[in-house]
Amino acid sequence: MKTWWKEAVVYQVYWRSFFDTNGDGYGDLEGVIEKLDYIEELGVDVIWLNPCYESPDFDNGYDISDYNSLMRKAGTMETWERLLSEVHKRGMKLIMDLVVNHTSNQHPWFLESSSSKDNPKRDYYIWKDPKNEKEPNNWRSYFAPSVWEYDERTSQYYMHSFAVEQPDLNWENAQVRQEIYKMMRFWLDKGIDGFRLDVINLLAKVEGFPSVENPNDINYLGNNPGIHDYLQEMNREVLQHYDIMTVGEIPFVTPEDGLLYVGEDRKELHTLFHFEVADDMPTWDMTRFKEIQARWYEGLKGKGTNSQFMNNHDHTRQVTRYGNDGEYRIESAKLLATMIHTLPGIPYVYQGEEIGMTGVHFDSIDDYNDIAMRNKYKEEVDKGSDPQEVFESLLMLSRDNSRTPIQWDDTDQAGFTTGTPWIKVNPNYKDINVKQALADPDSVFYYYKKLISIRKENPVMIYGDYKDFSEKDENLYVYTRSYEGITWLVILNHSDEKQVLSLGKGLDVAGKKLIIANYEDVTGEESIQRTALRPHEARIYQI
Ligand code: ISL
Ligand code: CA
Repeated sequence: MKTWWKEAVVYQVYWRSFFDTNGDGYGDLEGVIEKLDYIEELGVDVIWLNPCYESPDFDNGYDISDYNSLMRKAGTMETWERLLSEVHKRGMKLIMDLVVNHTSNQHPWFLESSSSKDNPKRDYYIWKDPKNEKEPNNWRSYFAPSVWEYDERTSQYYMHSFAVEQPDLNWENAQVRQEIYKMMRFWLDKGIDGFRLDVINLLAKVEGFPSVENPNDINYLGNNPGIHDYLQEMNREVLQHYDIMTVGEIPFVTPEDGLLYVGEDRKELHTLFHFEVADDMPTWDMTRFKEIQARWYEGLKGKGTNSQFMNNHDHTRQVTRYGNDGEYRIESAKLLATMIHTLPGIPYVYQGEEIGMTGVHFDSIDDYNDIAMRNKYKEEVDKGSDPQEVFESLLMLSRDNSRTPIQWDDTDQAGFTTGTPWIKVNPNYKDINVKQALADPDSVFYYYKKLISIRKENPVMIYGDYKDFSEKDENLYVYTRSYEGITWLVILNHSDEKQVLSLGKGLDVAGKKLIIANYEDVTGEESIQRTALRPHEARIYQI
């Protein structure tokens, strides 16, 4: 069934690093409004805005203390209303982040819940007695050695899947669920076009909270019995009453289990982000990537919709982590975009990816803000490891790699702020910035713009069957998408060397039509039956 969200390209705005209009060093919603023409120029359909609700900001807005008001550094509700109307005026849609596995420890609900054992809101959160005077079990948190934090006042532990400042809500409590559904309607009734649901598969905890064999393999935090009851209730009570898009962030999930969240007959969510690549593939592994793509294509085909991304605010910039951010940065950025936009699933563009921004390598832990990295650094150094070695080991996967300010031009602070940025600007902004990209017809930006525009006229990119012709090849990725008699052949050389491509019989490209290429000298006239593809070369033909 055709629907607007299946045909969408989504642009993720991490607003605090997007554009600062009041000189406080933080991007803000006014800044997003001022740059909407730039986003519209790309041709994207949906903007996903990271959390901007009231928050003490321990985890950059993912620790919410008031779901119904704006964090001051982001702007006022009036600013937000104007942003929504300006997005809609441009024919784009806005989806918001829904963070309901946990709140901030400064949320009024938690202040009440933690005040005493018989407070009416005690069961809004998960409280347990000590076991043998220690934590109730051996579960590890994403951001700390244990999910349990002891509270002296009531001599009990509360659970936090992330930082101590992010207590988990108790979804077994129907009152909590109704509070959340009411909040969701508050934003949907303002006219938003959907939600990105933060770690939505963690809402149901393992029955009885037993200790586990291997606490470091934290997949026991998610996909537990009961999660689908909650999501089907959320769909009945809220989601199905609006024409919206919902994308679930679902770590540790297999395609079979993923289908339970996004199957069209499931009446839960529309699509999902899964994390085998982002969380389990530290560096590029072509055959593993192809296996993951094949598994998810088979798992969802005809029943559910996948999403395609390789970086976001939690995962370092793809051209650095999975491509080549040096000699072949431009070609590599375009190749990765060609892949993400032609594999089955809704493509996501993370702000700055469209100009080939790269990860960073600051000098000291003090240059980094990410609570996940700083907590891990402290945990390892406190165990006696060498601080410099720990620091170096965390650099590549630090979430701050993708959180440095957008590089608008080559003036001071890359034109991001007139003040001191909350996190340093990547020193390569003089060469890599929006102003340069908009002035160069062969820039990564215009390549993204073309990829996004051809999607509008070619349903084969959205609905086409997928077939990989290169499973075993470490460097070449050759696949087709076919739909209503049209077949596109995608050819990618994901390596720093030339690779000889020899196409099998079934891929006869006589009379082919070149759709797009990331090397400007490709005309479509050349034979590709046997051809040498240059480093990080990408081409799409209609065959
Ligand atoms: O970055 C990761 C691990 O360090 C991811 O596994 C990430 O933590 C996980 O996917 C959950 O991410 C989401 O929830 C977190 C928040 O810090 C992230 O920014 C958000 O994307 C807690 O709300
Ligand atoms: Ca600001």
